[in-house]
Amino acid sequence: MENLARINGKTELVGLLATPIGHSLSPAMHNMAFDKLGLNCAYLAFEVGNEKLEDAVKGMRALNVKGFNVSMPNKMKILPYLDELADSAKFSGAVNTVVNIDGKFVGHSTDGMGYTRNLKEHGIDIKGKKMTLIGSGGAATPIAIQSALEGIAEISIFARDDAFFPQAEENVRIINEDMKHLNVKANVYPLENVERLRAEILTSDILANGTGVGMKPLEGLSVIQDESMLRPDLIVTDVVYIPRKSKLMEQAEAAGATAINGLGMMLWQGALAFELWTGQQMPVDYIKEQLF
Ligand code: SKM
Repeated sequence: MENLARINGKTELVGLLATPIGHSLSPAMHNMAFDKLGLNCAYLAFEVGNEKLEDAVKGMRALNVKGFNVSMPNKMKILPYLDELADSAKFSGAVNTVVNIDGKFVGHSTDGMGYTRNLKEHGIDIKGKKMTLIGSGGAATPIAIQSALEGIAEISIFARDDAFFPQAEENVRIINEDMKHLNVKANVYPLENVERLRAEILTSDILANGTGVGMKPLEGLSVIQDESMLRPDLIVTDVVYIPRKSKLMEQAEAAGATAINGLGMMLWQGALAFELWTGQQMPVDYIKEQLF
């Protein structure tokens, strides 16, 4: 339990701007870590959507907060309100962590690194592998970019053939052109092309869901309609962590595949953000023990 008596006139604020956000694990995770390390900081979530985002960032500046996280639906919209972007944010066009450096707001994306770090914790190195990735939004994009930066060989991105499809095409263009020196082969297909999806999964080591399908309001649904697309030597990952076992995770387990839910990615993106704000390592084992 956090020691709230430690909050005083010098406590520094770290925030989270997102909506809906009542379900978030971040406040408990960061406050426990601050408490454990004796840091005089407090983390609070604020229900903020796109319309109030600019005002909220101005408010954060006026209050001279230590930093803050950004989650859906603000990860891409926040870019114009920041002063600088780290490479992780520049390539992915998304920010989930803002650090206040002497009044300058610097945007980072720790989601992609959180994803690959979590795979490493499961003994999986993405170097040389092929991934089929579903999605092109604020979670899927950093996964694609970071996987490319860390040496994935090929990535096939599937997205619904709607207003978001151009973002999937743009992600593939960035990997094939702007990140050409990395020699990653990126492909893009509409999610409606079920036979192509089957073929790409068949030649992939990893199938990753980077969409919110499987969590509220889409709980009970999966991006995979036909379970015969899964197999025992496939690694199936989900960004969803509420519920712990999404429909996709159930399908993966039933097929004998390795199933990795979004909890580890959530933990490690937080640990990386914590380090950016405080310069100290999050006590990850303690947090896991207390919270997960
Ligand atoms: O990228 C993270 C964000 O930093 C925090 C979060 C949450 O608290 O639910 C989810 C992800 O978007």
